[in-house]
Formats: sequence, C-alpha cells, structure tokens
Amino acid sequence: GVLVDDLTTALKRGEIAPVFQPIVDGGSGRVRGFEMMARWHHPNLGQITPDTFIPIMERHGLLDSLLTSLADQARGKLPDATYLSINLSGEQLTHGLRDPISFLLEICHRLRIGADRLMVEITERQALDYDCPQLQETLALLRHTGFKLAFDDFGTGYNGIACLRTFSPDVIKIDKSYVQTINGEAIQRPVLEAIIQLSRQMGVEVIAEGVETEAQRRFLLDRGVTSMQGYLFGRPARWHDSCPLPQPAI
Ligand code: G
Ligand code: G
Ligand code: NA
Ligand code: MN
Repeated sequence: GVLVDDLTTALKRGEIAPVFQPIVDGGSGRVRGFEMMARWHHPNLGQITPDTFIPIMERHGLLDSLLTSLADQARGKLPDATYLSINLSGEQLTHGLRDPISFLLEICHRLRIGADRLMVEITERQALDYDCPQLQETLALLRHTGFKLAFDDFGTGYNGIACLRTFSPDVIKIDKSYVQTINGEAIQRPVLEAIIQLSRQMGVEVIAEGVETEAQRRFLLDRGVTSMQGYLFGRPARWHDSCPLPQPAI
C-alpha cells in the first residue's frame, strides 16, 4: 500500500503533476475553463489514481501542499479569458486551512491569475456540515472575495437541495452518473431534469460532467445547459509549454 512518507517524498520530487480538462460551451465548442486534477506517476509503480492517494493526503493534511505544488506547476499557463477550477475537500475548508481565503489568494498569486478566474469545487459526495457556522462564513467570504464556488458531483451526496439554499454556490456540476442516464437507463432521467430546472429557478449555473456522446450534448443544449465537460470535448491532459489549447471535438 501507499504510505504517507511515499506521498511526502513524491511531492518533494515533483512526481505529482497537474492535468487539465477543458470545460466548454457545448454549443460552440469554445473553451471556458479547465479543471485541474492531480496525477501521480510513481517511478516503480507507474500511474497511481487519485482515488488511492487523495484520501491519504486528506487524512494527513497534505492536500494544501499538493495544491500549492500543482499551482506552481501550472504557473502562467492558463490561457487568457479562461478560468481554472480546482478541487478542495470540505475538510480543508473546515479544519485543515487556518485561513482558506488567504491560502486561495496565494494559490492565485502562484498561478498568476486574479481571484475572479479561480473556481473552487467542493464535492457534494461527503456531507458538508451545514450547521457549522464557520463553514457558512468561509463560503460566503470566498464568494465575496470574487472566487467562484461550485458544488461538485451534485446529486450524489447527502446534502442535495438544502445545501443550495444554505450555501448559494455559483455553480453546480451535475455528476456524470446523471449525464449517463441520457442515453442509458431512463429511470433516473427525471432527476436530471429536475436538477436542471431547479438550478435555473435558483439562478445557479450548471456544468454537466462526463459528457461523452453527441446525444448527451444535444439533450443538454435543448434544456439550456451550455457548460459541459467530458471526453467528447477532451480528456484530462498534461499541459506542456508546446501544447496548444485543446481543440473542441465539434
Ligand atoms: O481525477 P479523476 O481523474 O480520477 O479524479 C478522481 C477524484 O480525485 C476526483 O473526485 C477529484 O475531485 C479528486 N482530485 C483530483 N485531483 C485533486 C486535487 O488536486 N485535490 C483534491 N482535493 N481532489 C482531487
Ligand atoms: O470528482 P470529480 O468530478 O472531480 O472527478 C471527475 C472525474 O471524472 C475524474 O476522474 C475525471 O477523469 C473523470 N471524467 C472526466 N470526464 C469524463 C467522461 O467524459 N467520462 C467519464 N467516465 N469520466 C470522466
Ligand atoms: Na472536481
Ligand atoms: Mn465531479
């Protein structure tokens, strides 16, 4: 198994690198932003998936160092007029970071972007503690500072609709399991439709995750969802200096 010492070493050696997946306007194909995700290339074991090492890093308070390292590696690379979306754990916001806002401003500084170009994704998968006044305050301050707040994996967690009211995020990212119902099992599709309608009524922007097919793209556009992310448009990829902007697949 992977040990925390391995992860500390991996961070020092720069073995954990960022990949970027485009978030596009599904109508025109224009790139609106990128989600940054961690990839660990272990010298002996090869690629290790985030599902393996992110929880360990979270338990040992290493996610802040991880984000700092990823930001340094991405410095100055974000194309003009696009935003960068990063993943933060609820744990980082409630217990890990002493001053989340200062930390995020420092991340922006490292990236060489303004706060208005940073989107912070918080997974809805783990229950957020609504009653935690400190979390409410932090999320409100986060938005007030100009960062965009997104709820990730929306529809998979425990909080659902209530957390929209409590935290009023700018964006929800509809989990790919719902997007996959578009050409697959019809049974969950009404939930997808309800999430789309509800977010429109609440003025929350929607990003559809895991868009893989033309049928899904059309279905979403027909319902006014334009922001899309998925293999149809581009996989998470390394961002070498020579690498041009990922081209839309449509
Ligand atoms: O990256 P996929 O390609 O496998 O991502 C798996 C999971 O790991 C996702 O839930 C994603 O949010 C999470 N993840 C990837 N990179 C990071 C990171 O840098 N920080 C945090 N907190 N989570 C990440
Ligand atoms: O939890 P989070 O939403 O941050 O993680 C997104 C995960 O979804 C990552 O592991 C990413 O590699 C994966 N992903 C991105 N686009 C697609 C897609 O079109 N299809 C599938 N199956 N997975 C995707
Ligand atoms: Na995410
Ligand atoms: Mn997600």
